[in-house]
Amino acid sequence: MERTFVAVKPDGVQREMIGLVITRFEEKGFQLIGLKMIQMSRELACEHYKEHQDKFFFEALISFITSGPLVAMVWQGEHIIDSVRLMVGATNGLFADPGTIRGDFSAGGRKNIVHASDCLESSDREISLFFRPEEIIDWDMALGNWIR
Ligand code: FUP
Repeated sequence: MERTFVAVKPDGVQREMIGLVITRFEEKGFQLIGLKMIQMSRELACEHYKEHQDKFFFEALISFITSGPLVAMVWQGEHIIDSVRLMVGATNGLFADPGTIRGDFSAGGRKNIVHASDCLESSDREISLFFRPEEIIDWDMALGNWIR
């Protein structure tokens, strides 16, 4: 079983898409094992996006991601990191495939509703940035046998 970090970004929260994002992953058969709403500090945002610190869009990205509440989640499932990335779609919603969250609901390159870890190393890093170990609940998913 893999775990991935997913966040509904401030634009997704303002557009009342928290439920929609959760429903997509629930309907897929993935398991939600951690959930919280936070407003990111500048310090946390800079750490989370540190791979982009030298990019031209970094300041705008930090300003946007700290501008309002965000819903942070940990999801669990087989090959979930790659699968969730496929469900989220390309970074710029204008070019994301229809059927993906960004492809269906985003018309921007920054306001793209959702973040999802891109690899195992990122998911480990991001989960530990946002969640303490005791905030992740490894509950028994009764439907699991009918999904996998
Ligand atoms: P993704 O992994 O699809 O979320 O995208 P990246 O890690 O490449 O970029 C992180 C975030 O930076 C994106 F979600 C949106 C933002 N971004 C910009 O604001 N401008 C750009 O030109 C590219 C990315």
